[in-house]
Formats: sequence, C-alpha cells, structure tokens
Amino acid sequence: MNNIEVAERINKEKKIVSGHRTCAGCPITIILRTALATQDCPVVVASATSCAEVTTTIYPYTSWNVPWIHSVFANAAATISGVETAYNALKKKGKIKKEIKFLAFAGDGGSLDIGLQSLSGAMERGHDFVYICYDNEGYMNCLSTDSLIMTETGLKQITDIKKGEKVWAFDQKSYQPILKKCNGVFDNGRKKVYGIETIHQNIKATSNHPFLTLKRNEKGKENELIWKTVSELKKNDEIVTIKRLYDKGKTFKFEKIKLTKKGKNNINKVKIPKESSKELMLWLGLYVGDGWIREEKGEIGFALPENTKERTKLIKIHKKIFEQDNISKDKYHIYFNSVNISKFINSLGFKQEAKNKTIPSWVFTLPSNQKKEFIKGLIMSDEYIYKKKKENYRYVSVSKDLIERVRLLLQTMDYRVGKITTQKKKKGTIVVNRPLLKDSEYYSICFSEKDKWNLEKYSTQYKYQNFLIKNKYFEIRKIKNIIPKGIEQTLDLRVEGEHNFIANGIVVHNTGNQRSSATPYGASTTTTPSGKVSFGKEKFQKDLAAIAIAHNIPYVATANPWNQVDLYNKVKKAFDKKGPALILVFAACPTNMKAPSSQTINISKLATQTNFWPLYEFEDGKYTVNYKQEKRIPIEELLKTQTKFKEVLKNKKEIINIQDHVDEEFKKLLDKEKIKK
Ligand SMILES: Cc1ncc(C[n+]2csc(CCOP(=O)(O)OP(=O)(O)O)c2C)c(N)n1
Ligand code: SF4
Ligand SMILES: [Mg+2]
Repeated sequence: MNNIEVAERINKEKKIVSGHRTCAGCPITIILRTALATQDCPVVVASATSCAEVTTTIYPYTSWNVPWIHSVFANAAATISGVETAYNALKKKGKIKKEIKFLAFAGDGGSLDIGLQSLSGAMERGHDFVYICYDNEGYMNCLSTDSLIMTETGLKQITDIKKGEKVWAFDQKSYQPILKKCNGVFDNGRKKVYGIETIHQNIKATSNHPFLTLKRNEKGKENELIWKTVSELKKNDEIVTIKRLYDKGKTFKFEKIKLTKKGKNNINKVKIPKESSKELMLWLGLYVGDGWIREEKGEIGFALPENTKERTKLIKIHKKIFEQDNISKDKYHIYFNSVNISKFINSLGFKQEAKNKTIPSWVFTLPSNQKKEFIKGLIMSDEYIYKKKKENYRYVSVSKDLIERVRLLLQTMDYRVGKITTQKKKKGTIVVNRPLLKDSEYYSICFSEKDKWNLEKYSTQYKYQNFLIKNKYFEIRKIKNIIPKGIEQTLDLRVEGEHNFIANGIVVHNTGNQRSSATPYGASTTTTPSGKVSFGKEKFQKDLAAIAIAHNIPYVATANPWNQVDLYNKVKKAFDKKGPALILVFAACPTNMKAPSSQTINISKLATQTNFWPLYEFEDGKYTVNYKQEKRIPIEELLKTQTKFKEVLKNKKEIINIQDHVDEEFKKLLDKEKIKK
C-alpha cells in the first residue's frame, strides 16, 4: 500500500462523510477515514463521548456512513463487547452469516482515564474487536463570546473578564452562590455552537460544554445534580439556573468626574450624586427607557407627554437628586439643561443611542430595592406597558443588548421572565408619538413576580417537582429547545475550586483543554495552568500501550496520521487478528496544542522524529520499532511548535528533564525489541 492507494480506498466508499464539524486541521477524520478504509466488510463502530463523537453526530445529522453506536464517556469498549457478543450468538444460531468487524473509537480521556476499566475488561475477556484511542492530549470544549458572566463587580461579557477577577459560582456542597477567582480565560477558536433555551434563559455553547443537570433517581432515592454536556442534553432535561444574586445591601459609589463651572443661569450648579440611590435608579430607568443626552449642548431629554403621572414623578425626583429647577417642556417632551448632569449620566455607562442602550455591569451589584426602582423606571417609560393583570409586564426596546440585560437583571431578582421575541415595525408606524423613519426591529420580553409557594405545608411534593425549591438563589429549569446556531468564536474561563460559573443566568462548568493522563509533561491546560506557580503539568503521560500489552492481547501498536500508510497497515493487521487489538494514534489537535491548523501534520511528523511518539508494534508477544530516526531531533523543537509549552520552554532544566525522559523511554523500547519471543 502506498499513499495514493490508501487515498483511493478512502474515496472508494466514503465512510465518514463531509458536513462534520471538527475544527480546521483536526486529525480525527483522517484517522477515522484511514481506519475504516481498511475493511470491505461491514464495521460496526461504538464511539465514546468525545470531540470525535460530538463533531460527527450533530442532531439530526450524522457523518457516519457505517453502523454507529453512541456510548457514554466511559464505556465504548463495554458497548462494543456487547455488540460483538450478540453478533457471535446470532451467528451461532445461523441468523447472521456475513462477516462483521467491530471497532471502538475513543479519545485519551475516554481510554486512559474514565474508560480504562471498561477497556481493560473487554481486553481481558478477549472480545474480537479493534480499539482505537486518538490521543489529543486532553479533554476539549467552550462558550460563545457573547456570553454574559455574573462577577463580583456585576455582569460582564466573557471577553471582558480578566484573570484574577472574582466570578459567582455554584458551591457544589452547600448549593449556595460563592465568589471564586478566575484563573484564566482561554480563546478556544471558532466552533459550532448550540443555543440552549429554557423559558427564562438562553445561552450558546459548544456541544461538549457541561451544564449542571438534575438526575431524577427511582422512587425512594434522592435526586442528584450531575454534569451533562450539550450533546448529552435533551429537551425537557432540567438544568440549574440562577434566581437571585446575593444582596449585599451595598450602594454603588460613583467615580468622580470633572465638572464645569461655566454655564448661564447656574445650569451647571447642580448636585452630582456620589452613590446610587432608589430615586436615581428610578430616574435612570426612565432615562434608559425614554431619555436621550446631547452632552455638547448639555441637554437631557425625556419623551414623556404632559399630564402623565410619569412626567410629574420625574420632575419631582430630578429636583431631589440634582437640586435643579431648570426645566423646559413641550406637549410630548421634557428637557433638563446641564452639561454636568449629562456628563455624569454618560459616565455611568448606559450609552446614548436607543439602539445601543444597555445596562452597565455595576447595576447588577446593587441592593434589590434599587434594582427594582430601575425596573420600575423602565416600565414607567414604556408606552407598551401591558398589564393583563397586576404585576404582569411587557417591556419593548430597539436595543437587543438592553433587552437581554433586563432579562438577566430580572433573573437576579427572582422574577419570572419569558423569552425574547422580535417584532418588525414598518416605516411610518407611530412609536413614542413619532413616526418611524425606516423599518425597524423591536425586541420584547414579558415578566412578572413569581407566585409564592407554601413551602412548609407541601415541602416534600414541591421538592420532587423542583429539586431546589427551598434554595434562595438557584432553581431548576426545563430545557425548551436546543438549536444549532452556526459557527462562532468561543471562549472558556477557568474558575478556582468549584470549576463552574454563571453564564447568561445558567450554571456551566468550565472545561476545555482540561488535562488528561495523556497530557504531556510541561503542557499548560485549564486544570494544570502555567503561570507564576507552575509551568504546567508536572507528570509524564500514562502509558496506555504498555497497559494494553500487559493484558497479553494479540496486537498493540502506536500510529501517527503523518505516516498514513503505516496507520492503514496497522489497523488492517489489527482487524485481521483474532481477539482484542489496540492502536494508540497521535492526534495533533490544533485547539489543544494552541498551534496553527496548517501545522497538524508537521507537528505529528516531529512528534515521531523527536521520539516523543515512537511508532512500534507489539505483535503476538514481540516488539517491533517501526521508525528509527538516524539522529533524533531535540524535543525542544516539538515543544516550540505549541503555545501550550510556552512556560516550560523558559525553563532549561525542565527541557533537559523532558529530553531525558523521552530518551530513556525510547531506549527501553529498543531494549524490548531485542528480546526474542
Ligand atoms: C461521566 C462523565 N463525566 C464527564 C463528562 C463530560 N465529558 C464529555 S466528553 C469529555 C472529555 C472527553 O475527552 P477525550 O476522551 O480525551 O476526548 P476529546 O474530547 O479530547 O476528543 C468530558 C469531560 C461526561 N460526558 N460523562
Ligand atoms: S481539533 Fe481538537 S478540539 Fe477541534 S475537533 Fe479536533 S480534537 Fe476536537
Ligand atoms: Mg482527548
């Protein structure tokens, strides 16, 4: 077999078809296509939860053009042994005649860590199957960059979170909110994301991002909370979401701004508040809903018609807050003139243009009574108040960001909030007493105060219905929809201790680039971060091939997609053997390695040329080293290709340590090769 022949076999019958969502430069499909091309007879595949699985089976599509079974993270080997046993039984009964082969395909986490016992069991029982572990040196996943995170200093976009900042997390022992330090923010590249929607929340995440989910156990057994990835979540699954934030009762202290003393008629002789108050928050709610500012003219205007109680209220609180009487009005509008007030309001971060209006992060840190006044101001300003019955509101805005943040703010105050709906309004429609100049898009949400439950009387029933019913801060919400949302830039946070945080009101796990026992020494991952304290992982990889060999199975080999013919031949040989066979394949994942996607094969080649990933086989009790580099390339050359080794590369002693380890392991291998069977 040469490369062209392998390519021809792959193309003869496409067993992994296009449309999958692996990252650019991902080696997984090269490995799978090469492996499946070795067989003309049918091959049944069981794959473990992993990148390979979630990127190839995005509901309702599949890239697998062969019979394929989903397995959980831990048990691809157990699944395939069951299938192989069933096949043997049916063959024995004469119900199946044709030859069928069996393949288990799993990542390093699903093989060396959580899946090790099911793999060991299957090898030990002697099932006739091939097990391929693709080793991308870690566990992978992430969130969309527009996710909004609850932090100590308010609500922030994930892209604005800095290392060292404190974020709100879910304490998995006490089920209470807890502030935890963010140890790192990771750019995980452009990935396929999914929208997870409950009636109150929505978030976008990659298919392998975990959410805290309720597991309902049989009668008599306590229910429990477990982590499930997006790919494992289904409609009606129940996830943990926030219902209230800690109310520290602290007002927010504003930064001083430079004031002007100029201005006629004392218009700038006003009082500027030093901290937030109920009145100011009501004023700001009205401003966000119906106000505008022209700072150069020192004009603050509100579209509040005459003879309304809203206008009267605004005038009253304005005088109280700013100690200013300078007011002008017409039938529909009311104006306050002061450069200093407009400067002050602009410094608070609500933005000016109706389409850009937002709620700055500090509002999320306010005491509940101040947040409530802000919401009251918003409702008062809104023409479209819709009160089916008391305490039932609808809020409409042209700013999507504002609506999203109002929704999240209400979620920190135990309100019931519906989903965001979009409405198109035609040019000429009258909105706030003025015709629209062009077709516009409006966003709205409905919200209401929640009903009070009689917890004392019905606590057991309620607890069954809602696991966190007595919890003041978190609750359980059913998933209404899981919708593909295309490809987006994604990020992930690493949070100390709890390893979770609250994004868009939902408790999510920080994962992505977590270490596995296959992660190399010196690599920086989210769970072995490099920095001042450590350069990264301080342990060498677990040797899965040696573990498999210790099971005395007929065939074990290492392979590398760079040498595709060798990979092909080894998989073919593995299928030809009677009994278990294991192939450990190097999978240079650009996302984990933090390396350009164009470098996958170059890095793979270097991995073997440095003896970091030696190619060898163990066949019927005999070792063969398949590739011997005349002069091995120093390990530093391989480390230099990947940003994840950035810190360890600064440490000469550690580079020598890694080099010694690689040399020693390779020497051991050559010694084993010398042993006659
Ligand atoms: C019991 C359990 N714990 C955690 C998870 C979440 N999870 C799914 S895939 C995965 C990582 C998979 O790592 P690996 O096997 O190396 O495959 P990769 O994604 O790196 O390709 C994790 C942690 C899970 N599905 N089940
Ligand atoms: S490149 Fe890495 S993160 Fe991307 S799909 Fe492949 S293995 Fe997963
Ligand atoms: Mg992995």
